[in-house]
Amino acid sequence: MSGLSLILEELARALEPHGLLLRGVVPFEPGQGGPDLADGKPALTLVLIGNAGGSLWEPFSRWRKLQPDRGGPDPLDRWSAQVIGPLATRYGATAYFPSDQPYQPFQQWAMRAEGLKASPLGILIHPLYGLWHGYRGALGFAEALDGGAEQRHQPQPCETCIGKPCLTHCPVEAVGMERFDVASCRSYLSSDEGKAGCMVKGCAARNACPIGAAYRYPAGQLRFHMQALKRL
Ligand code: B12
Repeated sequence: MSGLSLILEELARALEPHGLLLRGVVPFEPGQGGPDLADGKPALTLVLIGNAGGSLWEPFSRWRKLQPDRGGPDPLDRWSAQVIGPLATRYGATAYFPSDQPYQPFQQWAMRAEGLKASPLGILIHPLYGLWHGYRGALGFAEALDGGAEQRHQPQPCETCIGKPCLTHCPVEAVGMERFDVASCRSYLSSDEGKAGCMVKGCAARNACPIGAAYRYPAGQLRFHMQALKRL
């Protein structure tokens, strides 16, 4: 078994109780776009970590209840750092987080790691999880580790989706192939209609997607993400 396979096995075991899973590996050639490690050298291997469906919601919610400040203004980011940060230290890796600035290209990494493509909404669609997945962090390694192959070809369910309901269910037509009108979305979310609609039921466009229905986020998680979207 190669060095990376062993690390991946241990990482998967360490992440599982937190409802997180490995979301693929991206190899980089020296000088070809790997993010900088803590010591300024480029990462040659990147391991993506994320959630599928509501996998993280219970562990995260349990943790949050124990925090005197309920996890602060960005509890999911703080929880992610507390879970993933120590793993970076253990393996001498550099941790990256999706909300940290400057933004790292998590979606580009995910396209390479799992062969995913963008849905008309901009978020990546997974053939099994549909739109119900996300990224909580990544670990960058200085070494070109063997054992994790890039997956370049996954089926892209949107290509054969008849009617594309994600494009027709937004109550304020904020989503479209060319753009996501964040201002219209937010103003709707603040209205009475929005408070009783997407704010409690989750994004209507995302909900309309027929793929990965079994992985749809639980009600509490849907509300949590909508609140974050409204306030960002
Ligand atoms: C800024 C940001 C937003 C902004 C602006 C998005 C935009 N127009 O680019 C706002 C606040 C509007 C937003 C909204 C949402 N976001 Co957002 N967002 C980000 C963030 C933090 C940075 C994006 C970025 O600039 N990256 C920098 C560039 C260099 O990276 P990149 O990989 O090359 O960029 C890709 C994106 O820009 C993408 N893209 C282009 N247009 C759009 C439009 C939208 C709506 C999105 C989401 C992406 C997107 O295309 C690029 C692919 O190469 C990322 C995390 C991250 N670090 O990537 C999450 C991220 C892209 N968001 C995510 C999600 C889930 C959402 C929401 C669904 C959350 C919610 N609460 O409902 C909504 C989308 C609502 C909808 N109806 O589609 C997920 C996507 C997961 C996936 N399956 O792909 C990410 C990866 C965060 C995560 N932790 O997993 N988001």
